[in-house]
Amino acid sequence: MPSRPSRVVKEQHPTKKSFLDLESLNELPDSFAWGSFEDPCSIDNPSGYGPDSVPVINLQDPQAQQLVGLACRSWGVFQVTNHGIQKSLLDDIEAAGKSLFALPVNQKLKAARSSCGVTGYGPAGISSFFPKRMWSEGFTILGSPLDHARQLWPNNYNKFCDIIEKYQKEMNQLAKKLMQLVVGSLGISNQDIMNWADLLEGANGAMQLNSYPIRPDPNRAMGLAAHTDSTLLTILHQSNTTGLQVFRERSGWVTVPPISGGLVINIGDLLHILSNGRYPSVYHRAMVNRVQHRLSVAYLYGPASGVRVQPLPKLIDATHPPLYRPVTWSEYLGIKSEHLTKALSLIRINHNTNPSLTGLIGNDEPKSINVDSDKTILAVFG
Ligand SMILES: O=C(O)CCC(=O)C(=O)O
Repeated sequence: MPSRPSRVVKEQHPTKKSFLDLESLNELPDSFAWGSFEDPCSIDNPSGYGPDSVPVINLQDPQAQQLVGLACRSWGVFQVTNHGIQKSLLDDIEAAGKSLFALPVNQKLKAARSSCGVTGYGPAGISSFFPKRMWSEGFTILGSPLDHARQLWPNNYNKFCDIIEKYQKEMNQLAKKLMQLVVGSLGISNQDIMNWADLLEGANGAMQLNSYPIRPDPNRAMGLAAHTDSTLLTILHQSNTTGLQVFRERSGWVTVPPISGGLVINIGDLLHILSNGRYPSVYHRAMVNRVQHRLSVAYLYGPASGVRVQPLPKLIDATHPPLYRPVTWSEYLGIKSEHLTKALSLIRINHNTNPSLTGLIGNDEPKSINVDSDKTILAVFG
C-alpha cells in the first residue's frame, strides 16, 4: 500500500492522554455511545446461515470461478475454504495479534502510529469521519513490522516478525489467485489485460489487525463503523466470534459467521472500478460482542504504485460506458482520506446509474453517512 497523504491519520495519532484502556472501562463513556442498535448479532440474519447468507466457496471446486462470479455480482463478498493457507498459520497470526493487544496500553503506545505515518498502533483510520469513537484498537503493518515489534517486545520480537512475514507472503499469493478467479469470472483472460503483469506482480498488501474488547452493553457501541475498502480485494481472518456484518440492499445487515479455517473475501473500491461497476464494493462493519473478545486480521490488497486502475476495456461498449476515470492506488487513498463515502462518486465520469445498463448495485453514491443507529445507516442506502 502506498503511503497516503491523510488528514485522517494526522487527527488519529493517539496520545497517552487521548487513548483509553477500553478493557478497564465499566461505564461506556458518552464519546463511545452510538445510540441504540438492535442486539448487534441478531439483526436481519442472526445466524448468518440460510438462503440469504454470504456464499461459502470451496476453492477446489471445479466450478469455483463461476461461483466466485455469482458471489461478486450479487454480494461483493464471499467466504473461501480449501484456499491453501494452513490452519496453523491462521492460529499463529491470531495468537500474535492477541499477544500484541494484551500488552499494557503504555507499551502499545510505544509503537503508536506517528502523526505523518500509517503504520503502528492506534484507532481505526476512518474514525475522524464519525462523531463517536469506536470500540476497537488497531495495528497497521506495511512491509516489515520490525521497527514497531522491537518497540513492543525489545527482547523478543523475532517470533512476531516471522509470523507476520510468513502471513504476508502467503496472503499475497492467495490474493493473486483470487484476482485471477475474480477477473476470470468477468470473462477476462490474462491476455486481455495489457498491464496484468504490472497490476499483480508489483501488487502488495497492508495488514490491519483489529481488536474488539468485550462490551457488556454492545448495542450502544460500534466496533468499526460501516465502510468500503479502498483495495482491489481484502482477505479477512476473523477469530471464532461473530461481529462482521455486510450490507446488502435487499437483505439489510447480514452477519458473516466465522468458519474455522475459512477466510472472508470482499471486493474493494478498485475492483469495483476495474469491473466497471459490475461487482459492488461492499459496505461492512464490525459489531462488538457481549461475551467474547474478538480479533480480526485484514490483508488489504492493491496494485503496485504507479499502476492506473480503470474499467477493463472488454467491459466497455455502447450500453456500458466507462463509469470511472483511471486512478492510482495512492491517488485514490488520498481522495478517500478526505471524502470517505464520496470518493467513488468523485472519480465517476458517467452518472447513468440505471442498473440494467451498468450492472451497478448503486452503493457508490450514498447521500450521507450517519451511522448513529441502524435506522440512519439504512437511510444511506435508501
Ligand atoms: O473486524 C472485522 O471483521 C472487519 C475489519 C475491517 O473491516 C477492516 O479492517 O477494514
